[in-house]
Amino acid sequence: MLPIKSKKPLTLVFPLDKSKNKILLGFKKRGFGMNKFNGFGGKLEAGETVLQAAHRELTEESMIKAQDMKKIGINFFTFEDDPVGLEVHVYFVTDYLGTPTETEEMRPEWFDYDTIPYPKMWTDDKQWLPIALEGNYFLGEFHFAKDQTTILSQNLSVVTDPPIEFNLDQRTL
Ligand code: 8DG
Repeated sequence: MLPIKSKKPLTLVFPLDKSKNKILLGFKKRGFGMNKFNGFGGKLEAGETVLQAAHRELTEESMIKAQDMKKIGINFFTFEDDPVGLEVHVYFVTDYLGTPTETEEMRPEWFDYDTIPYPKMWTDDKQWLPIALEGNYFLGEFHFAKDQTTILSQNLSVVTDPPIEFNLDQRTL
């Protein structure tokens, strides 16, 4: 079992246009995951719930305001020689106000489901995002090498209900 001592919750939100089979991604201009396409999200602020953080980060990074927020899964990411795991709560939004707009952190762009730029995203995304777009809930564990690209071990499952949290004692890696 990996020597993980604690976890840090993060949010990750993907707006969808279901009528056109399109997903909104953002090209990340700075920080962790820079130069990759991703959903919108980040760390929780003091006193905030995961759901509140999901709404706030989406608006800060894309300027849109979600009118729904549907939990679709959790990924637990760990990195070689790092005892802190990242518990990433993933959501889809299908109803929102405003127009996606470039911000300091993200440049938003719509993609058809079948042209999602997986080679320009985190390496795990091509495994769980298609499953989620087919309407499944998922729970993933991915252990990365220090290069933050190579997946050393993983366990990805489809689950019957949206996961609420990832307990350290439920780890399989
Ligand atoms: P800051 O720049 O304001 O300091 O940070 P933040 O906006 O609060 O947080 P962040 O460091 O940008 O958050 C990292 C985001 O990346 C968060 O949405 C979770 C997401 N993320 C990972 N790993 C992976 C991954 O493997 N795949 C995908 N798709 N997203 C990931 O941390």
